[in-house]
Amino acid sequence: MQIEIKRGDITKERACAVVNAANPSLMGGGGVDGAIHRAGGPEILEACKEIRRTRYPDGLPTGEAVATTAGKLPAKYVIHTVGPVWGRCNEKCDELLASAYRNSLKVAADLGCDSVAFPAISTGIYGFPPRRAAKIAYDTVKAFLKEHPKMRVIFIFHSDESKKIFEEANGLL
Ligand code: AR6
Repeated sequence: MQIEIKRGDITKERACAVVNAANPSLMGGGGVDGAIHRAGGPEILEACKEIRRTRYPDGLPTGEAVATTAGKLPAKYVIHTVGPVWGRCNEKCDELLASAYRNSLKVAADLGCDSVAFPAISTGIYGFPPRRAAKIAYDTVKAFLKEHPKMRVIFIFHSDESKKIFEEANGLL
């Protein structure tokens, strides 16, 4: 099975890379970002500061992705991506969300990862409608996996409700 869909806490996931729904500052925040930094420890923030200093002094643009150590997490890497803020992305919302997934997968493949776990990017604090986000996430991942048959993707939802929304939106129930 190339795609797994489950309920859980992404900070506990043993994938090669776990994706963080970050903000452009890369300095942490609430939601899954806060959980990843808390569980992974200060090494992750140190690595993010270095990325800001060297590669992205103005912050990580929406739709882009960068990797750091996963610190104390069971994963090897954290891939930080920035999803669009619903209400501020206009006609670009869908494409920016797709880019966040696609660029995270590219970073994972470049690192030699064979498994990547995703949270539901943008659907929390950033307010992206979850059904619409679910379709974009699933379609983007499926398209990438066609070209990368050895990669495995795990979609991790924080609640049964959000998992169900994802499955319903994609005709999987
Ligand atoms: N494991 C899996 N999913 C989780 C976890 C977890 N431990 N914790 C929350 N979620 P959000 P966004 C789910 O708000 O909408 C931060 O402040 C959550 O239920 O984390 O992209 C950043 O710094 C929701 O379904 O990310 C940014 O400022 C999903 O993860 C901003 O929030 C994403 O919710 C990003 O907002």
